[in-house]
Amino acid sequence: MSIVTKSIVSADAEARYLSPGELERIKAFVSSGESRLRIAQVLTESRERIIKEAGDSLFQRRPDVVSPGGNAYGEEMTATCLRDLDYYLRLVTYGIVSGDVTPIEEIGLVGAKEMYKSLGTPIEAVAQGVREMKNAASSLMSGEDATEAASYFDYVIGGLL
Ligand SMILES: CCC1=C(C)/C(=C/C2=NC(=C\c3[nH]c(/C=C4\NC(=O)[C@H](C)[C@H]4CC)c(C)c3CCC(=O)O)/C(CCC(=O)O)=C2C)NC1=O
Repeated sequence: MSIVTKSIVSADAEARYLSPGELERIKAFVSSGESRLRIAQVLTESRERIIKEAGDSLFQRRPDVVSPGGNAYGEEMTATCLRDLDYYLRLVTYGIVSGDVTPIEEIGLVGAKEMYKSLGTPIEAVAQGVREMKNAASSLMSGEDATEAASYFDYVIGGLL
């Protein structure tokens, strides 16, 4: 839910006008809209490249995960690992478009630690993969846009660790 919908739902629950603070937050949301959409477009258009580069860097740093006995060992498991990176990149674009980390949290972080634990997936390596996506993405945009995008990637990383 965007900040606009959220503010309206909570204001209407009290049958009141939007507060000055709510209007300020909506104003910030609207004025950052163009840059957030630009960033989401870059991430969406370049998703394959970002995931490929991030996967390569991750497996270079963590050869253990793709070695015999590693959680992402073998073609199928490696593909599942890259699919998880794709999931998190997609959720980052949802967050950026809505200017809100709630979709990232609800879809991708609630219960994630327990899930990865039960799968025997080293979660710090998943977080490293997200960090590599952040780096790959930032090389595709201006410094300002990269900083904005980074905050959403960092939110995912923080939620996994
Ligand atoms: C959109 C929200 C969402 C997320 C996040 C998600 C993650 C997710 N990753 C899974 C598996 C997996 N995830 C990985 C990922 C990795 N292993 C590693 O060593 C690497 C560090 C890492 C890649 C960066 C692997 C290898 C599996 C398969 C594990 C197995 O089947 O034993 C599974 C188990 C079911 C399946 O195989 O699909 C889920 C549910 N599913 C979702 O719906």
